[in-house]
Amino acid sequence: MNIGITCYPTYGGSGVVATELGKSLAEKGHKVHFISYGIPMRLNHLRENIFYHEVEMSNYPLFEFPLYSLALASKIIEVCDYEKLDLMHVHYAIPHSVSAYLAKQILKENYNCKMKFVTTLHGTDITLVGLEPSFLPLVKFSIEKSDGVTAVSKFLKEKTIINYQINKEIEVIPNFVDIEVYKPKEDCVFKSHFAPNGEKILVHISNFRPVKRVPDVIKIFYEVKKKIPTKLILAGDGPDRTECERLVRELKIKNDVYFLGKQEAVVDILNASDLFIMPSQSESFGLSALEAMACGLPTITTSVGGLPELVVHNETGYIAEIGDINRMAKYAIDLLTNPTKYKKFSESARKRAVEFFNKEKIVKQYEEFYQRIINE
Ligand code: GMT
Repeated sequence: MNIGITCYPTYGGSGVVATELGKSLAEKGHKVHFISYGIPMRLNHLRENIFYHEVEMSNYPLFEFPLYSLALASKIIEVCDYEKLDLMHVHYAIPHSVSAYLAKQILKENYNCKMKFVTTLHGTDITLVGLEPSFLPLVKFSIEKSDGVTAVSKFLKEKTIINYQINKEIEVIPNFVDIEVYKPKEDCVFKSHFAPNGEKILVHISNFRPVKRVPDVIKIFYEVKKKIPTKLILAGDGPDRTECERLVRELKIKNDVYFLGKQEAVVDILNASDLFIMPSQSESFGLSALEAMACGLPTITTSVGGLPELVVHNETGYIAEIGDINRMAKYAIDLLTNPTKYKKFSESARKRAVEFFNKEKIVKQYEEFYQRIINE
């Protein structure tokens, strides 16, 4: 197949999923054309069958606000016409599915070209941004006009149907992880760097948006640290980072918390750590928790969104209510002080990632879905 993929190229789960999917499809012999305003962050090597088309933005002074959605539609038209795409796959509804719909209509009327497009819903496009009154009608329309729609969890599928009263089949295709890359590594060299005296290590990786509740991670750590020698690794960056740094200084735990900022060496960071903490307010899937599980880390998460579809309470990790810092700290202490239990949870976490969310299995589901849409 000849597939176009549009995603946000910056840090964030939807861009990661789109890029890893494109790389995997290319390895399987499909031609993949990424169309975006920047090169996706995990597309950092030259690869066979992968092409990148940058959306050109006009900086004409009259356009006080960049016309990205229109520029993207134009680029999709150009790529689809020249490259004869079989299908466009857009990740994150806003504005990508609207641009794809516009491109589809223009290709049909002016280029005699029938382009089909699939929209994958990732989370905040449905649960947060899409619900803003200025976007809601557009999101509903472009989802219903997509030739195929997928959601990354059952939760997100149901939320979409209820919130937008969508009258459309939505296929659940969960996120995935490359289990050959994300795997447990014994004796990670970075462990002693972060924990020179053999302390345990809690880790959190996110975009530090309010929805991730990163200050809760710090408060959980503070409670755990009272009972056992522990360090905290915080990787990623975003709006709440300054507030988190302030909190760390206020709690006088500056020497025990590592703010790493945006990092590419996620596998090394996870392998240096013992427990992954995700106390989110909202999470349609929780891709970074899956990456942690694949590396054999038990996870402590909230019970929101799609997290209970990923984490099995009392087996691969623990689930608690939003903001229940004491309970999450108790769970962490329980696991970190019980080596037999920890080992069992760690093995179960890896096993679940391998069995249900491995790249081979999920990419095949996308291929079959594409084929079905193309044949309809
Ligand atoms: O979490 C974010 O704010 C980023 C967002 C994205 O679009 O990159 O993440 C969403 O998509 C990820 C990939 O499907 C999911 O793993 C995240 O759970 C989801 N985030 C939320 O629902 C808050």
